[in-house]
Amino acid sequence: MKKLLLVLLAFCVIGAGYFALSRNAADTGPEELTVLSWDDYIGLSTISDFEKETGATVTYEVIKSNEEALARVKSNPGVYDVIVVSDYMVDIIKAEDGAMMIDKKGMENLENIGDAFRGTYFDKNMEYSVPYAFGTTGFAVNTQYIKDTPISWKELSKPEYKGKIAMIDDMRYVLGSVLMELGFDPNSTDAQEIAAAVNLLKSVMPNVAKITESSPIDLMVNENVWVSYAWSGDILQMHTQNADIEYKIPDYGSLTFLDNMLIPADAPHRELARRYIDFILRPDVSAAITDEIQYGNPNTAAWPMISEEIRESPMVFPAAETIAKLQYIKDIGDDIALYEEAWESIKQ
Ligand code: N2P
Repeated sequence: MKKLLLVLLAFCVIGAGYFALSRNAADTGPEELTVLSWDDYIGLSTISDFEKETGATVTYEVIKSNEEALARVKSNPGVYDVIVVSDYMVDIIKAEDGAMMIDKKGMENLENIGDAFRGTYFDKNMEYSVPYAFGTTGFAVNTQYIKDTPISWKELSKPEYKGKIAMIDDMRYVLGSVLMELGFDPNSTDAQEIAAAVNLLKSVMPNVAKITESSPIDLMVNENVWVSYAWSGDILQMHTQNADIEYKIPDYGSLTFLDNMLIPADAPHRELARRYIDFILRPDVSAAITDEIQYGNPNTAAWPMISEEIRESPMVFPAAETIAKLQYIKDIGDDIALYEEAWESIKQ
């Protein structure tokens, strides 16, 4: 009996040692980094340059909305190392204890973030998140087909747009924009106002060719559709590929966002995640990203290296009168159910 106990004990000791070792191996072994971000939102060689420099392998997965990011992080615990989400979603994830405080030790490039992008309501001291890019939403319009008509959701309900409209699959930014056109708060939680927005959007739906999986870039560039509700940088990328496509922000205003990198609380490769964030913040790496994605860049040290055309574009760095018309999406707590229901009914 004593012998049996000894043998069992030995197994336990060896077993514990093995698990300790394999845990170490996961921390230091052949490194893998899983990033959850958006489509068309990284430089052409950013990921491969990081892989070359670190020997790590990076998996870059894409989301189409902040709500999708939250759902993916929750349903895949211990998978994501870095995620890129907007202002209000940082707030939500932090409140749910889903973000890790970033250990700033040895991170040399955090200081490159400009003062205007610090002190945000969702992370006052930049403890959990680091600003990545900012932008707006609005309409991509192919001016070959739509000449001087001001675009609005109401205009898009006319029969001449049949099959010629696309939009992003993001309930908060789409419904938020429709609410603004109706003169309501884009973060409204009033069931009647949301119902009015649903009605207007439903009158547009017979004309919508596609609510896109990620971005309507290809549909617009190939002229399958004439107009899309989309993200600013994506629309500017469309313009780069097809000069007839212009970015229009309606007079009633639009939405804006500041996207941020954060490390989920259960990230398996936190050291590498810190290294990735610091790499992205290098002025040259960051400027190359902006040149490609054409979103605003909170990394002020990168600004002198950004191509002049983008640096001076009011569509990338909006002028004061545009900024005055922009609003942010906010966390609306459980009332999000109103939007989920509304969006379901739109997509049917
Ligand atoms: C899509 C980028 C969108 C960012 N290319 C919106 N948070």
